[in-house]
Amino acid sequence: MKETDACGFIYMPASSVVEILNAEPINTTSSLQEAGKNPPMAQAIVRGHLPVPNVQELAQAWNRSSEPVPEWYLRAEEEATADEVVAGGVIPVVDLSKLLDPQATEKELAKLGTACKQGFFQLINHGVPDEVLLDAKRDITEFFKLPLETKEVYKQLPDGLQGYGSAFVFSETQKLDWSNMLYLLLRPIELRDMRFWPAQPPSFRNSVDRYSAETAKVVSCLLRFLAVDMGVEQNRLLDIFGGQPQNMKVTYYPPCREAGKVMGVSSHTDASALTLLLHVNDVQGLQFRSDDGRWLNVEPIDRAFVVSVGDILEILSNGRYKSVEHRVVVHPSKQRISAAMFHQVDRSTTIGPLPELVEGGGVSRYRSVSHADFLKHFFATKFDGRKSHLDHYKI
Ligand SMILES: O=C(O)CCC(=O)C(=O)O
Repeated sequence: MKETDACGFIYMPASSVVEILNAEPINTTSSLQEAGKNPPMAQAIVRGHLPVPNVQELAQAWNRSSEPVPEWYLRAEEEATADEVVAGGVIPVVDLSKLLDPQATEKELAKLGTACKQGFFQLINHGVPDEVLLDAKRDITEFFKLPLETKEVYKQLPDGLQGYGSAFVFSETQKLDWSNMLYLLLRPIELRDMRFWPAQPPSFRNSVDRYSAETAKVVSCLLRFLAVDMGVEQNRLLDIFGGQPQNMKVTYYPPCREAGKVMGVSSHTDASALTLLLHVNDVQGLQFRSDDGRWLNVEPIDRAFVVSVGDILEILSNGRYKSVEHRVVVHPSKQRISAAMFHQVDRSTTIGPLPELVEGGGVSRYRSVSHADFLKHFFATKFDGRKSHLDHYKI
């Protein structure tokens, strides 16, 4: 069973989130906060809807202690990495400069198509200037070095996920991820909420703005080639991604001296259409599930993007491309930082297989759903603790 992450809904007005929450009320007082149950070394922050510890702070003190892993983070043995067969994963490498070169485009396009059927690939020669990548990496790294009280100026509000905090906590009994994040809505630009954009380091906003523009260009390019690979009109996907909604999740994974007993990000698929991931430092940790069920490490190539197909693209492509389950493990002694750019479809879109792909005797493999209902179902799945999201739409 797959679990789907929160990439798809950040640009919903907070009131829509609250509406959905109200439909299925949850207890907003965390059991973690009950007297005597608060982790002694942790400072609690409110994230999403349930207050949980700040992992970066907790890890700093806990790694120096001899205490066992706090139970909120302790994974069941079968989930822990030590008990899984993990092999070195070779994911396809696609060269954007070759896609753009008329002499090489056909061969590279075939590689792109095959890569999307597998769900994960690395994109090299993507044209984002080194300076833009380096500035974004530097400022993201500097942000996480700031004292907690400075970072918390940008903390999440109780009814939303934008800002500094942790990934979505949907139940008091779920195991927590060993990570903190900064989640920002980047595009459409008019929907940016600057309250959550760090003003420290001083160049942060400018660096992220330029990084957002450059990655949006890369995604436009990919969408054109994907449309060609799918055999539909070249601008077909670009039109669906009108305005190119883009969210950024920057994740900080502190080291954990018992790394095999915790999880940086739980197993999930992306609810978005296309994700571009940048390794902000060179610590590996991302793993994806291969067809035979094993977890495979992604070995990042310097300056490459790790691109993954999300649930929406799997549906639009009528299953031609695959949204693959992935997770993040943490390092025993090194911090890890990543920046994921989630690309969405326009809010007015009906999500379903492109009619061109099922016309002429083809079979629709997914039910169509409005974007709003897609998001509603995503929330409902989270809140009642069920894991499947994409499976709900499969015919
Ligand atoms: O940090 C990573 O490598 C991936 C993060 C991720 O999959 C997520 O946040 O959805």
